[in-house]
Amino acid sequence: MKVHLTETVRRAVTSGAPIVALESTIIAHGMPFPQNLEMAREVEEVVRRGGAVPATIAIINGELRAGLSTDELAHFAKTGPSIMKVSTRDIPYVVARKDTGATTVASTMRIAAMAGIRVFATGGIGGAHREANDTFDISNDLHEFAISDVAVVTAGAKAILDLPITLEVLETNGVPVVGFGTSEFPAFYSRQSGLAAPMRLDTAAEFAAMMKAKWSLGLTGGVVVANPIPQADEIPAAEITPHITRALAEAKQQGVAGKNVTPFLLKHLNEITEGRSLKANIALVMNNARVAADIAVAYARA
Ligand code: PSU
Ligand code: MN
Repeated sequence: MKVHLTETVRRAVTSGAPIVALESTIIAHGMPFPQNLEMAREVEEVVRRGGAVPATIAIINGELRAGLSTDELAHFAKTGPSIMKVSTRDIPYVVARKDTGATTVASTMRIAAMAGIRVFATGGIGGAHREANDTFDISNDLHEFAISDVAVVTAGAKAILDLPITLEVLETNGVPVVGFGTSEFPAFYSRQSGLAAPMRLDTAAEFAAMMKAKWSLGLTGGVVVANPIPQADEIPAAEITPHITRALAEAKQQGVAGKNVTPFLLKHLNEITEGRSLKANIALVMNNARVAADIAVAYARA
């Protein structure tokens, strides 16, 4: 096996039991300590309560891993951004050097697919950044969706991105983008983006049926399950937009580029909103984990 699985994850894969993959970049780069550790533990609990086995994915000492121990989770949370952020392109470098890395949506999808895991819960996927038409800054996540057979539950895409371009690139890559119980593509902190979700399904069973249909026809690649943040936790667009504008201006002024852009913006938004964006981020991750567990259960039954 290319991926090292814990005994629990291995048994679930072998028996076709429901499993939900989770990423590690969100722990090391997406949130500050100690909230990141609380989030990492709680999200696994939410998956278990939903009847599925959680498999947090990372690279440790050059080994692709699905399923981390409590100590390993704590290591990623405490070490934070000094752990390498590993997207798909970085996997061979980290493996050959026997390094440790936190996996993004893209590399988590790839490793999940290698391990036979078909459902993955994250916070928000990466996308085309604003001014992508000049900078070409389009997340590798969007490319990976064309390759790996994994359904990813996401609260839409972060409003720090250019959402219309993000949706266009997903279309180009042949990726189904499906609203979960919504006809609108959600904007991470906010339920609404003003953009239509290209497709809509209302139940986990319908998602499971669509995944079966896609992959049994040999239509490779992922599915974007666009699941809006719960109403009680959302930051309305009118409120978050000026903060996003400010964070983007700071990033530009400080010359932040490449893989540092997303972590920088998340950190600054958290500071500007005095923790409100972090609270919303944690709430939407839990909500995505609940939906992912339901889809994993329905997929295992289908
Ligand atoms: N969403 C969050 N926090 C994060 C990320 C997404 O709430 O830290 C991470 C994910 O790992 C995603 C990555 O894959 O940001 C995208 O980074 P980039 O834009 O550099 O591809
Ligand atoms: Mn980028």
